[in-house]
Amino acid sequence: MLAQCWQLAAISQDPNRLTRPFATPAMARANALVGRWMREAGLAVELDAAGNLVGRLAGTDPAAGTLLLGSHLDTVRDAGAFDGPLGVLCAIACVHGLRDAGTRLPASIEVLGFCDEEGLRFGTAYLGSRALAGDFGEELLDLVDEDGVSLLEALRAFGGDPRAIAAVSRRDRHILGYCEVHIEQGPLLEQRDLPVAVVSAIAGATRAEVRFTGRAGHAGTVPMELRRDALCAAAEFVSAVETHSAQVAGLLATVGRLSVAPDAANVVPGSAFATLDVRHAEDEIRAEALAALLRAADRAGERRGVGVDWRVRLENPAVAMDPVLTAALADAMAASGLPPAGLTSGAGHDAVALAALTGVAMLFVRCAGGVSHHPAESVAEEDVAVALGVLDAFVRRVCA
Ligand code: HGY
Ligand code: MN
Ligand code: MN
Repeated sequence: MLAQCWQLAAISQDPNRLTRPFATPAMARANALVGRWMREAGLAVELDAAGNLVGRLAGTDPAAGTLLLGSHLDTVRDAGAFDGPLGVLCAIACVHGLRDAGTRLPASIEVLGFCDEEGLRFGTAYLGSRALAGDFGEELLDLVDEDGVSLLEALRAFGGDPRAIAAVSRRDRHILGYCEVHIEQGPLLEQRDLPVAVVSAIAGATRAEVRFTGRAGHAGTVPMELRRDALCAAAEFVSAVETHSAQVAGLLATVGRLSVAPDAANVVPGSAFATLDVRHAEDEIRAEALAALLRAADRAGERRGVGVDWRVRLENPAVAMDPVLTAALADAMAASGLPPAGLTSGAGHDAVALAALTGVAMLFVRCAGGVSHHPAESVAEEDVAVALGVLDAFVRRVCA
């Protein structure tokens, strides 16, 4: 399975790093490879209208419902090999193991390779899982990427069917729940020397974009007191994000992207664009922090005669895991002789979107140094083996 993760990590749109955005040729190549592994495990494979890769294993009792497993196959820019793919490959290996053991379970199983959890290409996340949850708003099709390609055009070119996305919804189906195996993307399991832990909740998250509009000018002639320098306003905002987050317990706020125009060494920046990612386990604290940071952006602009406007691109409340499914995961851990351990997740996952459809549960796997969203991401083979054992016991329990 680890070799498969590394094989998959070689499929990228960038020559020397892993970047695999939604509905790209690299994603199509990844789907072809994972689709092959799904078939080898005995799954019937299709690409759904939203661009998700779906592997299905029928149960022995059509009335017993369907358990959803999986994770995402898209990545951030310059990504690690395990964020997403580990969960998809664990689910495939679990189904493969059931087949090799000659085990047929009453409930059906669907393994999902979600098409866009990170939101790298169109700025908003969970496109594939929102389609399954029946929450894919038509307005999303009008989003455009940095090349001006709309989500509708990208999906059509990819082999999806924008007009049939509503049919991807599982709302009218008997769904038993969704379970996702994922690297922890943090250091706690390593600190506690634990291979795996169940997730108790996922922090709420807001993604916003802030634009600063000043006036470009000649760097050699515009006096400092007459400038409307958009980058200086943005820089004050970025500094305020760091300072404010350090003062609020449990608050994580990040400016991950910053661009300047006209981006020339001898021109006073006329405009600047920044993203803002705000996370907290409690929704009202996150909302207060967002408001405070946007006020800081406004003040930074006012001081310089720089206009400031912003918009929220994604807003997800904190999500609690399903108690019944989480208890089944915990029992499966106990059956493997593992101590009970629970963690909250600062990172978002497709489970956030699927919580609108069904009960969700997650199993975290220790990752080296807690490093993620970075090529140094790595997991230990023995920890993945433990996770697979827990997932197998969980699936046998839930699908019985
Ligand atoms: O941003 C996140 O939390 C996730 O990696 N998409
Ligand atoms: Mn992920
Ligand atoms: Mn991620």
